[in-house]
Amino acid sequence: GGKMENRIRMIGVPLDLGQEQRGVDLGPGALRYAGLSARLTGLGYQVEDIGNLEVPVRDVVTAERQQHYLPSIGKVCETVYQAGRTAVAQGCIPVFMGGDHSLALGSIGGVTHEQPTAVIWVDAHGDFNTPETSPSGNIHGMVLAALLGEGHSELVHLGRPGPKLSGSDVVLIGLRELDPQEKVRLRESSVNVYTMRDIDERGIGAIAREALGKLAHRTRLHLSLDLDGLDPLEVPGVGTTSPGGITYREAQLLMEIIADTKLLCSMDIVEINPILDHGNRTAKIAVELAASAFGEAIM
Ligand code: NNH
Ligand code: MN
Ligand code: MN
Ligand code: MN
Repeated sequence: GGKMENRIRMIGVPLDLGQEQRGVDLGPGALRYAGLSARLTGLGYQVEDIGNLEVPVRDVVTAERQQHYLPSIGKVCETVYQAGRTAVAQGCIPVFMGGDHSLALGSIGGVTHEQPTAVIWVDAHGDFNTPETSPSGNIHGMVLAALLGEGHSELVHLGRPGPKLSGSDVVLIGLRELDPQEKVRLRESSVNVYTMRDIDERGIGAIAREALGKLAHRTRLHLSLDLDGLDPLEVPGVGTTSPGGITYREAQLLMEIIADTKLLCSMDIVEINPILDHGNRTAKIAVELAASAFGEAIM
């Protein structure tokens, strides 16, 4: 681990079952139309797009609605896990194009299969609910908790038995909307958290550097980019908008500082909802951010 590979594998995961809004399943197409592959190729990577993994359309699995589609999400994430594991084993950097954030159960599970990996999780939300604390029941709000070993056992033991991360391997950046019990859980955890208040008071540059310092015990880094972490005024095409988010400029600097580490080994780009977007703006911004994270510099 440690060195940045020169091959990127784009993996589409049109999964929308982790939440209720229609449209996030169109995210992979939106990222392709916004030119993700060409941008990364332009940076000198060998880019391979393997298309979309198979995901059931929610209209076909209506019987699972009461269970918040847990069985289907589990099955899809098993395939995401294997795709991530295989990509890493073959010396590729997997870029998972969501889809909602529930795919990260598979992506982070898979990329940690052989070696531990630190995670930077950019999000307005903690995704730290369990079935007991979640007001919505939506699985995309439980992903980080499940990766740390708490919640539905189907999700906790996905791919391989046991937790996939420890709290100290994770930094959350951009938080501003937590459910009451989720807040308590997060406070009692060892997850490193930077809220919007921290960013406002200290600046994103200081936060980014401190965050990476907290992850310095690892030589591999995964970026899980939930686009709702950004401000909805700039990024309107997301399912769960939350005002007062990370600006485009702040996100750019965060990506550039991540790129400087040369440790980025895998990435999720999730929660883009083209139905709610204006002119594919959100996917275009996601492409700009991905390019920066993979080393594009202004000069
Ligand atoms: N916390 C809420 C829930 O668990 C919202 C989660 N929504 C997200 N998470 N978009 O990133 O349902
Ligand atoms: Mn999320
Ligand atoms: Mn979110
Ligand atoms: Mn319910």
